[in-house]
Amino acid sequence: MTLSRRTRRRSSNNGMTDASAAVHGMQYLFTKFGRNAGRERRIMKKVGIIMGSDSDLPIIEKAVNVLKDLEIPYEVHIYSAHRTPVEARDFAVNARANGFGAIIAAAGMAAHLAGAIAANTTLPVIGIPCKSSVLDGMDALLSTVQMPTGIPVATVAINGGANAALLAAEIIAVSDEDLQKKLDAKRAKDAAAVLEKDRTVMEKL
Ligand code: RP5
Repeated sequence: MTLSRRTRRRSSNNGMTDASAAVHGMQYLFTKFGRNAGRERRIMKKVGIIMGSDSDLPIIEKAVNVLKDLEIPYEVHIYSAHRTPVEARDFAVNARANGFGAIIAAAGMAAHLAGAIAANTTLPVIGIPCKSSVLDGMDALLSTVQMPTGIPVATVAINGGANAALLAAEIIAVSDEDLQKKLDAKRAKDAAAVLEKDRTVMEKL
């Protein structure tokens, strides 16, 4: 069988083109002798996002946007502590082995999802109480926050999707210097935006 020029080039470099072999070579030298010498390249832990119902989606979208901005890998599921307890439990039991570093659980009404997830893993669990009933989210807040000693859930504000994601990012960043830098940069940017508003309001009033 005759190989095309391109295929021949690929086969001589373990399936890589000359160009990508050169890039791999550079990466190898940089990791071995460069600024990151000695530091192993690690795969970033994922954030698991579980919501009790698709009616919680608008809150989850706030969390997803933050994770996307910070380039943190995530996985979203709809599992309910009450309607699909087996799937919710299975997700929690296998989460560490499946590469997750933190789990966000959002639910409304009698919001037992975060607690049920936390009962089945020692990964950090962040609960978002969702405002989805006549009780304005107070029902979900109390159901999520009032965990018994031994099974913690870090509960954010009612509908606090963005803060849940930021807290998850801070947890992942404990062992990820690049992510720490991104979080510091975001803080600085957010502060600059507030100071800009301060200047505007002083000029206006
Ligand atoms: C909870 O009940 C869900 O998390 C949701 O916030 C609330 C209402 O769910 P749906 O009736 O809209 O599916 O389990």
